[in-house]
Amino acid sequence: MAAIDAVLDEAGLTNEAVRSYVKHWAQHTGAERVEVVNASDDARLIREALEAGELLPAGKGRYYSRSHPKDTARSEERTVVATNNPDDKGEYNNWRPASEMRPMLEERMAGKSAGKTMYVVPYVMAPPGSPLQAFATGVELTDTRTVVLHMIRMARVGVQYVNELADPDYFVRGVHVTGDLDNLGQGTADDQRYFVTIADERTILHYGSSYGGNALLGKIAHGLRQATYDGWASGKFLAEQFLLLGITDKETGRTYHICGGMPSASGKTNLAMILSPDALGDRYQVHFYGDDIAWLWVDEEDGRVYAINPEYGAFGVAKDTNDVTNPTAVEAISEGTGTIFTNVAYNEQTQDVWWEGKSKTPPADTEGWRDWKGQLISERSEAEKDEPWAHPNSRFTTTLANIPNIAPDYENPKGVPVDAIIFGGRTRDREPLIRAITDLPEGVYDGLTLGAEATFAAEGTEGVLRYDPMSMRPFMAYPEGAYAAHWLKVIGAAKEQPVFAHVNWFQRGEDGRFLWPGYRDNLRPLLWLMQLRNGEVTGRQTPVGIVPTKDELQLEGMDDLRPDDLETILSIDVPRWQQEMAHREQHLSLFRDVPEEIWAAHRRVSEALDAEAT
Ligand code: GTP
Ligand code: SPV
Ligand code: MN
Repeated sequence: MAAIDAVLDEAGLTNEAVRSYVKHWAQHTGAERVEVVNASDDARLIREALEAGELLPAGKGRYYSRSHPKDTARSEERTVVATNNPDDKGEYNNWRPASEMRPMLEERMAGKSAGKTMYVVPYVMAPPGSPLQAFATGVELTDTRTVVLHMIRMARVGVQYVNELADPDYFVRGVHVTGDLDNLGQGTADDQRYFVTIADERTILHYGSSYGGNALLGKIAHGLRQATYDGWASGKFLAEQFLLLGITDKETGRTYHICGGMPSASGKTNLAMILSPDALGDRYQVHFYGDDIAWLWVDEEDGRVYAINPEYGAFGVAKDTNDVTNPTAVEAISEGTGTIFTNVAYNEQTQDVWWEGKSKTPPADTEGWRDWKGQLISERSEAEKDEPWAHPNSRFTTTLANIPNIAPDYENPKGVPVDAIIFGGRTRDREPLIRAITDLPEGVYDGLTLGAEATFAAEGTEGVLRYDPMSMRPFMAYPEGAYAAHWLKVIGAAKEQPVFAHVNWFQRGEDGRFLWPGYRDNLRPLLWLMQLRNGEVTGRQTPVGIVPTKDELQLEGMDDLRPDDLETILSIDVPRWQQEMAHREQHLSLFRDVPEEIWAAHRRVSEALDAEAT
């Protein structure tokens, strides 16, 4: 203990509540030593990780890491939200009593960091000075150096954030213990892993993974699960798996801000990084604010909805990232950016990295190339030959400052006013390119019934969506009915209402091709939405919202877009929608205490569809 005090003294960590938390867990996990981390420690920690072989060099100023092959993604079924109130049980939050989960996790973690360093990572999930900063401060304790390196990229890290707290005891306590990844029974009946947010005790206990949101506790566990609970409990804000972008029209000088939810791996990072299509000239500039999380609140002074991205970096999907799909990302992860790649393919001779879709075909000369598991490509058996080189969920981690279209005011603690809230999932039919919704309950209803098509037999029945309310299904911390009510309350308090819209870049033809080219062209429907909001276009009212007419969309330069495809993605397939409404009714019925306004919106849409059908 005396030794720990000396370390904390030397690090200048003066917050007594943090100090006793650190001492408690150091003792409990049996860590051999404690180290306090500031962002300025990055270069030294990188050096140590390279020496230890935890990272490999990937060209100048870039790094490569492989996670354990059984540890490559979040694990929703092992993720639990616990509280002391059984009423907090919802449909999707895997609620369990805190009195059961805390001792269980304590038992699993006891002594499991023996021989390791316990890193103390004080952080804030907000631009400093934000009105939500009190909710944003946390201290992650982790026994894994690469997790620290990711935290430094993904959150603002430093002791000053906890020393300065108005209430020294009000910080999120996040404990991450990796455990013996070889022997945790991942995916079996005897799975030892648990990822628990004890929301009403503001404590996060994650055991059994060192990958992504399982281990970087600032991002998903605090930034979404804990924050969404805090936002509800305080009545003050929303925390959502949302992207946040700005569009500046250089001709008029106006800037618009759009945020929105899309389920994991549905295109948030890509959308937040888009370049204006060439044919729209230099008129529009898209600015990146965030690609995965937004916190929203209403400013008391001007009565508008504001948003911040609480993160400091991007943890993006590598697959299909290339100069055509996402040149912005390519630059953000180029040499000298400090980017860490996880689970892509790696060439130990050239220090090069590769993933599916980086180029059309893999490098022709396989010499030196190893797949994400570390196996030499040249030694693959006939059966292994067609397996991907990179894991489908392989990722890059880079700080926001590296993103070439980062908004100049991305660190403004005041956040940005929100003009539109969009929802979108991967749906191969029915959902048009864009449909705008101008009514708040109908917008919230649309978010609640967001879904993506089931991709595996195990995940659902074909033709039935896997619903993902607000794209928050894996991060819901409290019941869905209360969630909807909280949305109506928070956004309803705004004097100026944002417009809602549902977007879909993924409609397909019978031959399986995408009817809309997507990526950069996705700016076009967003521009239409802003024009609609400004009263410059009127669109066409349908039972499910306002869709653009063909002439209203700015389609310059889209010579390859087939007229019949355009027709399809701007039309409403009424019988298909009627079918969907029955599924929605079942889905909403799962939730208790759904506000009457939401049911009324559902009935209104249903009746409008029935009227159109007759
Ligand atoms: P998480 O980080 O998991 O929350 O995901 P995300 O929503 O940020 O997903 P991301 O932007 O990384 O996209 C995931 C995949 O969708 C990538 O493989 C992209 O290439 C692909 N994608 C993104 N936008 C489009 C699009 O407009 N059209 C098509 N066809 N694919 C897209
Ligand atoms: C997601 O899976 O939605 C992510 C990556 O953004 S992770 O941080 O691992 O949750
Ligand atoms: Mn995400």
